[in-house]
Amino acid sequence: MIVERLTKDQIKESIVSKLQRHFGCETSDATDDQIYQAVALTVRDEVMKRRTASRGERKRQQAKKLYYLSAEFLVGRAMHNNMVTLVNENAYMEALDELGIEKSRIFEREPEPGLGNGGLGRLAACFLDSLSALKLPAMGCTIRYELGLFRQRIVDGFQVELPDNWLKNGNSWEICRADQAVEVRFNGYVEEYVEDGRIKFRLMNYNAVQAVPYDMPVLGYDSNMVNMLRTWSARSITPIDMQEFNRGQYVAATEDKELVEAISKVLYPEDNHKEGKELRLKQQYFLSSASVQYALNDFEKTYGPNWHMLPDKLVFHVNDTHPSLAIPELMRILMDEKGLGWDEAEDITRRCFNYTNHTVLQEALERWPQHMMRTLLPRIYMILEEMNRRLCAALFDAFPGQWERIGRMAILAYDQVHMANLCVAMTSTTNGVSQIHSDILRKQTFKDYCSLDPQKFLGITNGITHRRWLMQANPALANLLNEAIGDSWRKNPQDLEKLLPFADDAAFRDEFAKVKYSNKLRLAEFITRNQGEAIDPNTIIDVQAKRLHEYKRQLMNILGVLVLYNRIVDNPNYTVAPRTYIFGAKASAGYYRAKLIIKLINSVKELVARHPRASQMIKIVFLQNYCVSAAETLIPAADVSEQLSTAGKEASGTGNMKFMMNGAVTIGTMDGANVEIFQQVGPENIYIFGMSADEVDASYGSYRSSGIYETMPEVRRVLEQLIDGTLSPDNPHMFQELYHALLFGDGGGMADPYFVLKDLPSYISAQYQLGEDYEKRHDLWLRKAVINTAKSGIFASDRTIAEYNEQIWHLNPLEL
Ligand code: 26W
Repeated sequence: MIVERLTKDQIKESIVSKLQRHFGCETSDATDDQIYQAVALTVRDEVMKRRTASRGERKRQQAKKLYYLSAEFLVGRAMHNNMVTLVNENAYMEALDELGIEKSRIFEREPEPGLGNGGLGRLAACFLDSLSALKLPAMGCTIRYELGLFRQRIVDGFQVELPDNWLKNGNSWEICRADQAVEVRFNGYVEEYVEDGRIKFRLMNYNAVQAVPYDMPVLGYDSNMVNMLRTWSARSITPIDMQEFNRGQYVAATEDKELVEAISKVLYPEDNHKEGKELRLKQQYFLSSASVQYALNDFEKTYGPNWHMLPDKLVFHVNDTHPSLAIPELMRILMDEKGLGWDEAEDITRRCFNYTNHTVLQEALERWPQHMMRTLLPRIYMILEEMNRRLCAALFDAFPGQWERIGRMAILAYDQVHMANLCVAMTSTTNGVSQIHSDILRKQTFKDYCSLDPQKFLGITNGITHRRWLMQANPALANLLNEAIGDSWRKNPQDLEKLLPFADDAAFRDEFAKVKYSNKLRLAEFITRNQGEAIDPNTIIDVQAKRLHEYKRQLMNILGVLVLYNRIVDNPNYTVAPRTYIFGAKASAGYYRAKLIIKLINSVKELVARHPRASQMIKIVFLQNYCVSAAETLIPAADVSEQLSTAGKEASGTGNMKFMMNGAVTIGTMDGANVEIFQQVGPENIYIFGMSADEVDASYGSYRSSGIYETMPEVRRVLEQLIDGTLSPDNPHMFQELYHALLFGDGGGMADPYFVLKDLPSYISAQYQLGEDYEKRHDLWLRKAVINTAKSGIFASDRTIAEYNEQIWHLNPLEL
């Protein structure tokens, strides 16, 4: 079936007529918001036409379908991206020009759905894009948070959080499917009863919540394939209490409604750190239960109650442990509602589920208090108990008498529910997200499970969609690539490798440099517009953009800048290539130390800016409110990509891949996917420094940061500057706690647990070498940049998804 693309004239006609019909105005008197909506609806019509074309096909072909369950989907703006995937971006651009509409202004009217914190949520969004591009039938499932991740402002150097009310003007991309609402039940007690001679269980006296789905279409590149991102919204079932309302007790009358609807009110801002909040557990079960119920309804409509066929017709993927209650939820429905026995239900469930782990940080591994689970989800808790009983019996056969080991592997232990153990025990596969991360899962995090069943553990390195991160975000580079190597890389990103010979072509390198410069200009305008600061596009643009976390070591970056500042101040002849250090990072609202590091970055920034000579060579910018759309402007402009995590801590990283694809050179540790970037580009095209993961592991007992303080004068100096008032003349105590944490540790923990001081000297040398290369061997520098883009194809998420499909999901591409 062929669906025609709109021509430029049809696009113009559609926009004009939508303005008339929806808003009763003409292009000349429409507001930017009205124009945005008219254009968005035009694009949506085109996307939905393809949806209609492809949806029947899935049913007709009775194709197996993936449900990708994720508490976060950080999709970013949709309009421009859909123009790219429709492959008539040019027609749209010309149409808008001819209507006298300023494109970038209109694009920026679109609110960005901030339904995620960082890497995990953005990965889910890249995956959906690739699933559609590869024509694999899938549905993404998440929560329709009314308030996405907070917007960040910097006031007086401190982070301030503002609510992100992204739905306030409506959402042009979603379609409410009230007809597919389901009910999710909390609390109550479990009653046993006998039916057909069997003991059965049902929940009594529960609190019911309605889950209402809203769907957003995700179009596959240059195809008619449309998959849906389903977002669940919580709605109260009990109508407001009219008696109370009539007595004027308005608050009491609506209290229940408010309480229920709080479930989908706000996204928790913790990234890689758990907060054991009951509301969060409610969110997780709400998402899990609603998604599983829908999936089973959909299955039953086509295949009837043939539950043994379930694993052939659908597969659930749990994106980290957050949606893992879907596992006991499927057991519950199969047993309590569909009448299956435990063994059959367990077998089907295990065959339907797979799990990806995204972090090995202990404080991020989810554990819930047993009493909380039992009170909130009594029937689910019973099922977890029985799972645990059977699991422990089997483990006792495998490891007789090894109680400690069995305790580490159990689902229920020490009054807690261990969600990662639930996932490993009850799914078919567990995978890590880079080579080194998968090794750590096998050798450390899940070593006991791995010794029982090594086949179960897979490693699939993350990826990013080159459609958003290259074609949409960096059109200048995309066009240059087309001229040099043709456009096959758009469908087949590994063809970017055709660029390799051009690294040695001086004329091409010049063109590549011009593209980078134009992106720096675009970034400079963006920063001026958003926060009134000027940057010089002729300087090295050095970027660290990611969530703020101690293990990511933004602190090491800024201390390195402070060392450089001291060298310049001390020695009037000291010069380095001028650099702009850009930081983009949100800190979780309750993470005090992360927020203090933001303040420190801004204090160093002020210090440097006050010094006449240092400010010629160093400029620091803290880019406010780092988010997907900011990344789209920031990443294409970067010369240097900072990937500084303590080795062994960053599961993969995906920003590192985006920078590389856009021709930035990485300075980083041998951690996460940096290792694979290193393997791709070779040692001469990346700056690696610092301890290896093995060295980190071996140093825990013996590392004394004070030794570095004593023997390295430059390191000692910057530490003293944290407490001598250099950085905070008004309040010399401001950064005392950072000083203390680096030298003495806190709360009984070790000093400098992320080895900031240990790696600082080798980081500074690597930075020095990088600056020299950029300035004195610029040809070679550009060669490195080109090679980075050329070798980035393997990090396209189309490759990642193809691997998941081959090794885990076994979906067939739809024929359209
Ligand atoms: C319960 C609190 C919580 C919230 C989010 C714990 C853990 C998370 C996520 C798993 C953290 C996360 O986003 N991890 C990142 O996942 C990316 C995609 O695989 C990786 O590239 C990053 O290295 C990893 O930190």
